[in-house]
Amino acid sequence: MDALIVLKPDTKDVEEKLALVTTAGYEVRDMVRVKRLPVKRGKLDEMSGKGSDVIIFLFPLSPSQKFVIEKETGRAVMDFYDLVLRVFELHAVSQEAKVQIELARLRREMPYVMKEVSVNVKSEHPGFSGGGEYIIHSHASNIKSREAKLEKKLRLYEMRKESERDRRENVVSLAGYTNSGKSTLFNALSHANQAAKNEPFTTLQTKSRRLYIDGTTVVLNDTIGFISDLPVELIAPFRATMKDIVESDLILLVVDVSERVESIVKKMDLCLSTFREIGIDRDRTSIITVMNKTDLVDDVDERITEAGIKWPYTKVSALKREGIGELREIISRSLRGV
Ligand SMILES: Nc1nc2c(ncn2[C@@H]2O[C@H](COP(=O)(O)OP(=O)(O)OP(=O)(O)O)[C@@H](O)[C@H]2O)c(=O)[nH]1
Ligand SMILES: [Mg+2]
Repeated sequence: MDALIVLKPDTKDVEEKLALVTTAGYEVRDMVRVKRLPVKRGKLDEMSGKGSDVIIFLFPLSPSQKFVIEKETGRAVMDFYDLVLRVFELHAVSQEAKVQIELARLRREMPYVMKEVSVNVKSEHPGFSGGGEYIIHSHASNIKSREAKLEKKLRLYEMRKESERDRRENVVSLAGYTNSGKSTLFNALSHANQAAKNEPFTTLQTKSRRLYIDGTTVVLNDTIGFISDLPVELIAPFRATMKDIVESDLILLVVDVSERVESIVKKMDLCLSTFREIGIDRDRTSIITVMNKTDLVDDVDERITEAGIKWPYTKVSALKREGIGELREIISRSLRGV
């Protein structure tokens, strides 16, 4: 499917967002820029004239903006939220991830669907406001009851996880920006076979494995990656997944050291601020940075100095299985508090 991409002058990380477009299965056919919203008539004509299957806005649109643009251009319209959700959907394997996504989609679509229903009902029932209102309300209550069912399911998953958790075990989570190599490192540490791909959001659901390090059992979690501009509403249904990170004794913050230093710094800042937002308590949880993909660059140390990394870190190549023994030692020392 061909996509027409729409950008604003302040749209950041365009390349990263285009990678999401490709991962979602669309081919970029053309790009247009808009200065501000609402989009002017002339621009809308230009968009519909481009003949793509879908128009993808790399920034958020309100339900009514999306509604108007769809009507005016006669094309399917997606905004950044829809795009991320589509990638999530394509990568969701577990039942829990599927429920999380359905809930996110429902919450997202509710105002849009209601707008559509109310416009249709009003045109189909002119002067019939009583019946029309009834149809609108019954739609709303159907959506609400589906939402309540999904929330209940998620709570059950959460409770089940809670009861399975063995309080005496040490929990170590691999966390970090999407595509930094968390799953590859998970496999290197645990000899698992977790999917690792050069695509954003390959992992959506926490995957756990038990490791034995120096005679102690450690539960290792592979978790969902972070990304800049991730819509906040999308994070809410993933709270159970985030909880896995919050409840860790140790977080291994995985960083792709082969990227531009500017990008390394920006992504690390985003990860650290996400840790704060999801409520990580630095008194309870230690964080060690793992500089990954060292096989790709020669100047790893210079990059680390330039990025101004002052806190504890270690260097590995998850793919080439280099630095893994040392990382195991660091995990062990950190859990023993030495
Ligand atoms: N050269 C090199 N590539 C690596 C290394 N570690 C991971 N990769 C590659 O980086 C890409 C992303 O790896 P993943 O392990 O899927 O990354 P992730 O952080 O789990 O990504 P998401 O689950 O999508 O957030 C894959 O193509 C890996 O093969 C490494 O040490 N060296
Ligand atoms: Mg992964």
